[in-house]
Amino acid sequence: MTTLPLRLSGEVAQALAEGAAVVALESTIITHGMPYPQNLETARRVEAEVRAAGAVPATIAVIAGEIRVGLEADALEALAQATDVAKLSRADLAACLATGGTGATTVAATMICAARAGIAVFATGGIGGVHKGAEESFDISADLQELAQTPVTVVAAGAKAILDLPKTLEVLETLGVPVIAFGQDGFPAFWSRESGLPAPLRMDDPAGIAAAHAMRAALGLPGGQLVANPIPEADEIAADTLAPLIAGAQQEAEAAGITGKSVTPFLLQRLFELTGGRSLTANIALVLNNARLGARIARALAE
Ligand code: PSU
Ligand code: MN
Repeated sequence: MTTLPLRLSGEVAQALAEGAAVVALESTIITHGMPYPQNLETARRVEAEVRAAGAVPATIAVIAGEIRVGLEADALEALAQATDVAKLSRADLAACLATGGTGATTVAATMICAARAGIAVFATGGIGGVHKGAEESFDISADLQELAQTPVTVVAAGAKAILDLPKTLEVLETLGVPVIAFGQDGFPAFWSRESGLPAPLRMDDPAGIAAAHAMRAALGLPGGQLVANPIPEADEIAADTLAPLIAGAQQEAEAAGITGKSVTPFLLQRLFELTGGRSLTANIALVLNNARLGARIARALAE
């Protein structure tokens, strides 16, 4: 039998053994979602935010054929500076581990690793979803399927506005994934607080979200929950400011023949350029906000 190469940091192992609150964090946002050095600075700030809110952060990545849960400072720095790191989703994880490879974990892969480590809550920026034009390209993120089968509650600022949000919500409904807006009725759109679409569920209290997570397990339901946490008001970018820029970036991606897992990083990078860096400032603010809420949910679950 092959044993899973899963290595927990001392701090994470101890927290899990004591039943303390732990929040998983992904690494693709570091390697493919933000430029250096803001990515490293943000990764550190997100971890600090989780700690300040009373939980232990567990940044997850695959390094030299091992799943690492809780990255030491030097490993985090190396990852943030690397330029040729693989982007690992459900489909890539086993092959990367088996060949001793190194890669950053997407939402889907981070959920799998978190679940194997015994972590129930994961905070990130935005999940992948159904891309615009999916009726032609069939580009639907594996993150959605993962939410349907792996029992981790994922805190995100909704789905990125580069996606087709109505179709993303439809697929989540079909897959039976609870989509819970935190503290408002509308589904947030990453850089903007409102997408104009109602969220299927609303909760105002982290304890309720933790209780619903536990109740799904009691029901014997596989899969997790998506908590859609709106970006703080001071940091949001109006949806109609972004819409034309997103449309432009989309056209460029198509013209350049960008497909598959390169699509999301390409669009994020172009929006960063087109907004003069503002999309990144907003992205950082919403990730920090999600880290805080993730810690509150993890603490409620640990009680
Ligand atoms: N959110 C961000 N930046 C990112 C991502 C999410 O703010 O880079 C990453 C996540 O890792 C997510 C992935 O799982 O993009 C989705 O990629 P794709 O559309 O190829 O499934
Ligand atoms: Mn895709």
